[in-house]
Amino acid sequence: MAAPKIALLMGSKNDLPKLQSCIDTINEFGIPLTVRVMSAHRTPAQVMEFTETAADNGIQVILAAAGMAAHLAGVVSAHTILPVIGIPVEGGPLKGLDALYSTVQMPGGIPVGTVGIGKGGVKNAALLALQIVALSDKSLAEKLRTFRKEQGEAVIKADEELQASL
Ligand code: RP5
Repeated sequence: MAAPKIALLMGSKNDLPKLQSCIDTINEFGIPLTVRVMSAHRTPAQVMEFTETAADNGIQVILAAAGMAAHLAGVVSAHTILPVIGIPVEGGPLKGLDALYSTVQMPGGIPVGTVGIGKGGVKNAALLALQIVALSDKSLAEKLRTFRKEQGEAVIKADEELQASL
C-alpha cells in the first residue's frame, strides 16, 4: 500500500459520519489517505507525536476536523509547517459555530486554512488538500481540471433543462 500523502484527523469517532464525503472524495482521486481519531484535549500526546513526524512520513497536508471547542487544527498547526486545513464539525448546541470560531480565529503566526461548516466545507477540505498535493502531481492536477470542467458542464445542462421546462 502506498504511503499516505494526506492525513485526516478527527477529534472524535462520532465525527466520522459527517466527514465521510471528505474521505470518499480523496479516495475517488486515488490519493493515499490516513484517517485517525485523535483529540487536542483528550489525547494531546498522540496529536503531537503524529504531527511532528507527519512530514518525515510523507504526509503533504493535514486535515483536522473537530467540533465544539475545536482546538485540533490549531494544535496540529503549532507542531508542523505542513499546510493544515481545519474543518469545523457541525453539531452540538451551537451547531458548529463554536467550532468555526475556534478553528478560524488563529493568532497570527500559526495558520490554519479553515473551510465552512457543513457539507460544502467538508467537500472543499478534500478538494483543497488534493489541490495542494497536485502542485507536485501533474496527473492529479489533470484529474482536478477534468472535475472542474464536468462540474461546470453539469450546471450548464441543468440551466438548459430549466429553460426548456419553463
Ligand atoms: C470534539 O468534541 C470532537 O471533534 C467532537 O466533534 C466533539 C464531541 O466529541 P464526543 O463527546 O462526541 O466524543 O472534540
